[in-house]
Amino acid sequence: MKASVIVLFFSSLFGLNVSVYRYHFLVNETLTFQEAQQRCIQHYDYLSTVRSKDLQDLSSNSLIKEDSFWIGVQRDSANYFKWIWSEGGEATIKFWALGEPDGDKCGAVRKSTLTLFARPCDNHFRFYCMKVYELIVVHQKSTWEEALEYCRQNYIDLAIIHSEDIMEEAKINSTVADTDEVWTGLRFLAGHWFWVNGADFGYNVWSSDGEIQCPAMNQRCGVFDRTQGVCKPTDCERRLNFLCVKAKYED
Ligand SMILES: *[C@@H]1O[C@H](CO)[C@@H](O)[C@H](O)[C@H]1NC(C)=O
Ligand SMILES: CC(=O)N[C@H]1CO[C@H](CO)[C@@H](O)[C@@H]1O
Repeated sequence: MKASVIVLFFSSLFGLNVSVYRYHFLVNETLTFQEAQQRCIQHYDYLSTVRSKDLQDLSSNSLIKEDSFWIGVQRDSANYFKWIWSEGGEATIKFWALGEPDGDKCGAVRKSTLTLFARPCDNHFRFYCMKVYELIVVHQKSTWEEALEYCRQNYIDLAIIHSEDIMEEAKINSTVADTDEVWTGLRFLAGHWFWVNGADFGYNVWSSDGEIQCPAMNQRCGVFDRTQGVCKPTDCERRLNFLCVKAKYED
């Protein structure tokens, strides 16, 4: 049976020194930890790597009927005292429940307390899978159109900066660019600004001047200004480096 996936869709930057952001997807099926892990690898990247500040959002999904859901953390089979992420790497968890971990081997979040419990791996819970993305600077000087085409051919798309976490990511990752401004997937057409992938505009990326309601004819593509950490409208024909969105784990 194909996993049914819900609409919950938000990003999550894991540690500022790690240049990635994560989208978490609840899978509406109750499986054992191992089955869940396989399901994630088939359809996404891995069971979710989760930070304390993600717990509230992840737990508030009303499709989760049980009190617990799996995330991608389990005891290291080689070292009883170590916990590791499905994605790889040691898990340093700050949200263990009091008295946890006990002797069990797989990690489930209890949504009523927003804490992690060690559970028997053959328990059946719903679970979160994630897809992991990163922003990559392309060191060539291109017009906005050329940049869009390059990103779509070689990666996924021009950068879509629609959350605080991705903005942080853009700041970190654009420091290596050769130009102070880098293209993003922001475009003004038919009377409004939009992201080229259709993402909504809830998050304010603009400088304190705010969104330019009706930019001049020659100011209709959006750059990320890495010296100021904001987006700005500019001339689409300028030649700039650009930020593409890339899947961290290729299929
Ligand atoms: C989630 O799964 C339950 C069965 O466990 C089903 O009744 C419900 O319709 C599903 N919801 C969605 C949105 O797929
Ligand atoms: C400065 C910086 O963090 N650059 C990173 C941007 O993302 C690419 C792709 O993952 C990394 O290789 C860079 O190190």
